[in-house]
Amino acid sequence: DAFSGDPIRHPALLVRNPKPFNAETPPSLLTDHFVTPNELFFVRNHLPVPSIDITEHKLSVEGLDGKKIELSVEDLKKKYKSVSFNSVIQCAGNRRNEMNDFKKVQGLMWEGTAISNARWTGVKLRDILIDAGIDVYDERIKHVQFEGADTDPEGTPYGASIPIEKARSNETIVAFEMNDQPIPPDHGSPLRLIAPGNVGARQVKWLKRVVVSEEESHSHWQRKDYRAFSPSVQLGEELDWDSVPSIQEYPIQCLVCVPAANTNIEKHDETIEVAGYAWSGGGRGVIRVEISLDGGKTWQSADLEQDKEQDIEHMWAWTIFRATVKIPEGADELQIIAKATDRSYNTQPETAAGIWNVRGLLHNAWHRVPIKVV
Ligand code: MTE
Ligand code: MO
Repeated sequence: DAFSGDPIRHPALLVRNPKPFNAETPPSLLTDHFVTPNELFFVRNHLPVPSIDITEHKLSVEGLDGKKIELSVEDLKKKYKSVSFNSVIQCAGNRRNEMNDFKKVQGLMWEGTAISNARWTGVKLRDILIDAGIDVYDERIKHVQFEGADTDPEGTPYGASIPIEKARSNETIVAFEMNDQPIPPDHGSPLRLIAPGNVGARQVKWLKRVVVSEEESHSHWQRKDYRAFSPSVQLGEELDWDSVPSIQEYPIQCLVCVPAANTNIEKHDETIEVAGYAWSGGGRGVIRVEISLDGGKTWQSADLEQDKEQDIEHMWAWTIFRATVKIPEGADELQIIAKATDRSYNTQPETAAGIWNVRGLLHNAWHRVPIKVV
């Protein structure tokens, strides 16, 4: 069993697949903490968790000419200045089950909490690249590719890449701590790439190799997955992966975590407490979250809890929203609808009709929670 070395996990995690391990955070626990505790952070593994001797682990960093340097975890901590900030990881397949309900898609049936927010500590990738003798403004360099220490049965590692502009930015780091602890095995121990604002798939865990290149990573997950097609491309059709670009930044997203779907409320209750998360990629801060109980005719703004260290242009952390909403008189059934708007005034689509895609990626339609009045 290739998975026998996998770590023990928190029993509260909602397991969507045991091997490789994929599990989401219970929605009711997600909004309890602005920073998700490590043991409750959702997990998305494509392969077994690699067994790594942290004292022996080396990160290799290669230039265009093939010249490379190798750094131990201790070297990283000693040589470069450390930074810390909160940043979200969200799987591009989050909320796939709702897109599947709209029309069948293919992939792991995530509900709405394949997302978490942690404080990451590490060193800037830019500092490492420069130290490796790489000119980060060399116009031939278009992408930076990453490999993890996790491999498939043929020995091929997990891999991904990000554009050079993101790689050399102020915010992209090689992290060694998650919430002030060494990164746990499921989340990439000992080193993980954090490319804030990008989809989870690009934030490579168990980071082992960094290569600057004219090309994107050749990995399966960069080239043959994590790309969203037009709604005209149907399930079962042969997919022309090169016809669409790889997903990098996440669009605007929000979800009601509390109350859960099909919660019963009593007839004489006057109000209901609603809480959830909102987040957008590219550092685009969330400027509002609105709730509707009448199908979208009228909206009420929620209160927003945001990271005080981050501004609207660099909001890598999520927003937790809360609202007390008045229950319309005489209703037997209610639907709580939530939608968020980001700093670029991007807002969520009403339904999945225009964004449906065969792999069920980036589902961000208005979130709807049915409630029964008893
Ligand atoms: N990195 C490696 N090496 N192997 C993986 O399977 N999964 C990716 C990304 N990085 C993955 C990886 C995907 S698809 C996601 S959504 C995030 O890790 C999940 O991060 P988490 O498990 O820490 O929540
Ligand atoms: Mo993912």
